[in-house]
Amino acid sequence: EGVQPQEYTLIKMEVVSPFPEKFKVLEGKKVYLAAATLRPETMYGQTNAWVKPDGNYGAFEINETEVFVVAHRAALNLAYQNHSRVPQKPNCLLELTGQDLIGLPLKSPLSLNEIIYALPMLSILMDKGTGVVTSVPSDAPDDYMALHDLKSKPAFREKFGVRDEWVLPFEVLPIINIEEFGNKCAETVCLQMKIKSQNEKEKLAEAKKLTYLKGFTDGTMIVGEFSGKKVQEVKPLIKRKLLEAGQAIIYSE
Ligand code: A2H
Repeated sequence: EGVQPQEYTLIKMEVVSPFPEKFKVLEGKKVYLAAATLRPETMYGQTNAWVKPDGNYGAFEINETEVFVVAHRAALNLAYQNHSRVPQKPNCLLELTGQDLIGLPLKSPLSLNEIIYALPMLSILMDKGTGVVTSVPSDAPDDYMALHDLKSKPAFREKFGVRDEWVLPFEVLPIINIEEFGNKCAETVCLQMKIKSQNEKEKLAEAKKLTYLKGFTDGTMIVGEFSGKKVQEVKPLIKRKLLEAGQAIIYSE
C-alpha cells in the first residue's frame, strides 16, 4: 500500500430477489455486492461482476435497510467510515465464500445490460478494495482477459459451476473512444500485445497502464447522457450523479 490513501467509488450492484437458499436470511433487505472502482465513467459497459471463488466474504449491515457483501477487511474500513449499522463495528449477518456468490443476478447502476452475473476471477486481491470488482471488458485489460478465458474455456466454467447463459450472451460493449485504440481499447491492446490469458500478470500490468492513462487523457464518451464529451470532463460529473442517486458511496483505504 502507498502512503497516500486511495479513494474509490463503491458501486452498489443490487442482488435481484428472490435470493437463493443460502441468502434467505437476508430476504426483505436491500443486498448489494459493492465493487470498488477508479473508473465510474465506465459503468455503462459492465458485463458481469468478479469475485474470488475461495475468498471469504460477509454480508454486512450498512444501515437499517441495506446490506453490503464485501471482504471482512473492507467491512471494518467501511465501519470506520460511517457505513455500519453499529457505529465503528462491522455486523456480519452471513458468512460467504466467493463460490457462494457466483451466478448471483445483479442490477448495476448505468449498466447497458439490465442484469449481469457474478463470475470467478482468480487474480482478485482480497486485501484491496472490497474483493468485489465490476467488469468492464471494453476498457479494463484484466476484465477483458478474464471474460475471454471464461468464454473460450468450457472446462473453466464447469470448474466453478458457471452456466453458459451467465457468460456467453455478454459482448464487449463500446463505451469510450480513444483515437489511438478505437472503442474497445482493452481488447485492442490485449490483441496487440498477444496476451493469452488472465495469468499473464506482467503483460496485463503494462496493458493496464497504457489504457488507463489514454482513457483518461484522450477518451471520449460514446454512450449515455454525456456522449460526445471528454472522459476527463465527465468523470467527476458521473461520479457525483451516482453518489447523489444513492447508487454509490466513497470508500478510502
Ligand atoms: B477498475 P488500483 Cl474500466 N483485486 O474498475 C483486483 N482488482 C481490483 C480489486 C481487487 N480487490 N479492486 C478493484 N480492482 C480493480 C473498472 C476499471 C478499472 C477500468 C479500467 C481500469 C481499472 C472496471 N473494472 O483499473 O490498484 C478495479 O478495476 C485500473 C487501475 O487501486 C479498480 O478500478 O489502482 C482498480 O482495480 C483499482 O486498482
